[in-house]
Amino acid sequence: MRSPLMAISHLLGLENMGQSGSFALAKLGAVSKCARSRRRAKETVCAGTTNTVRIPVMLQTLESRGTQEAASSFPAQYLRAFRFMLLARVLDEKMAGLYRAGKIQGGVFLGRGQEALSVALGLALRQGDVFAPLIRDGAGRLAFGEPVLDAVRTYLGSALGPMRGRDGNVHRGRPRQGLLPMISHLGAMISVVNGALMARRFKKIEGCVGAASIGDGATSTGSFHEGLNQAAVERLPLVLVVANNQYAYSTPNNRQFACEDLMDKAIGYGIPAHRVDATDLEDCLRVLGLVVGQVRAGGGPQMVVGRLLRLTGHAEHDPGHYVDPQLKKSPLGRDCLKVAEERLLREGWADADAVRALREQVVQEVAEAVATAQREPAPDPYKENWCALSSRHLIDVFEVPSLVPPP
Ligand SMILES: Cc1ncc(C[n+]2csc(CCOP(=O)(O)OP(=O)(O)O)c2C)c(N)n1
Ligand SMILES: [Mg+2]
Repeated sequence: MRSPLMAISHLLGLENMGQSGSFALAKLGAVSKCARSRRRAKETVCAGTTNTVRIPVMLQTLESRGTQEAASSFPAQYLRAFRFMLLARVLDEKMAGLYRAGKIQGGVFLGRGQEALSVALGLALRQGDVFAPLIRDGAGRLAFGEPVLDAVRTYLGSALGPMRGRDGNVHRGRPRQGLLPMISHLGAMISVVNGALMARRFKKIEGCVGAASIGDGATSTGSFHEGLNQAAVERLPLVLVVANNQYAYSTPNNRQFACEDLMDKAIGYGIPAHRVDATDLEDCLRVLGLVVGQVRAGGGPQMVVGRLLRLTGHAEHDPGHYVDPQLKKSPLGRDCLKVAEERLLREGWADADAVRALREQVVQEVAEAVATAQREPAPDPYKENWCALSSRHLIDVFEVPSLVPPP
């Protein structure tokens, strides 16, 4: 008889995979998008619902990948996404605990409530793509292939982390694997992704997508407008995901923008925009899968606005007492992880024992990563030749273990 964990691993295709198996799993998810979900996406998104504006009809490439994709059922895809969401949540909570215990320097930024939107983007991307995450994109990072250890090592300042203990918290990445370390998530990364996409164009590399995640506050910055306009004019394969969590630090939407909907800003630049209910994992998987596919097929840039509520302060130092209690009680205030778990149980895709076992597994995975990073050395300024990640030294000589397993 299978244990609950074995049963869920079987559904996830996780058997015989060590640790989170992040990258392999994520990429499996990326190429095995469920045909049923795609079909629904086509019907709903292209039917011109109020959630969508000006979508080019460019779905044939999605359908032509259908045979391969049908190999993975929608429940398996949903469960795979749920696992990354859970892992991100557990990791966030562990980092918050370590911050409160005084073990972390600098801020700890949590993605609580944003995991569904984030994971859907991470799963829709694949090897060769570029991803510039938001500070709350723990789930998307994991789904894109970032190991748990990269996050923990960076937060704890380990010299063995991707930033070698020199840059903290969310300012981490692996540019060679397409995961861009963040400058600021206030729109600054849009033009960096544009640049990476232009470089690929000059090198005649086709079929890749660049994704940048930003918040509602970032849509008021000059960087956002310049980046979006450039992507539109150059018809770059950019997917811009805006997580409208109703606040930019303590500034609410009504003090942030006066347009009716954030989608209007994309329309102003000639870019199609979509709205998703970011508390609903299925909606996120459906729309992000569709949009990334369309952009990959050469349809030009698109923007997705996810509506949700930030279920935490701006960072661990902020209690967020200014958040409107009415919003917390509204459908926007739903916790996407809870909603996804309820769906899993309701549909019978997993039972309570299996979810419990999965939670124990990810708690263990995070605990092991923390124990590892805590045993590791901090950078030694007397021994190291200081270089920024973008320097020749790091690009040409410093070897990082590949996120991407060989084919
Ligand atoms: C250029 C720049 N200005 C200000 C900050 C400080 N800051 C970091 S996040 C943030 C609020 C961002 O709000 P939003 O774009 O809505 O994203 P959210 O934090 O809600 O995910 C601010 C003001 C920054 N990091 N970079
Ligand atoms: Mg915000």
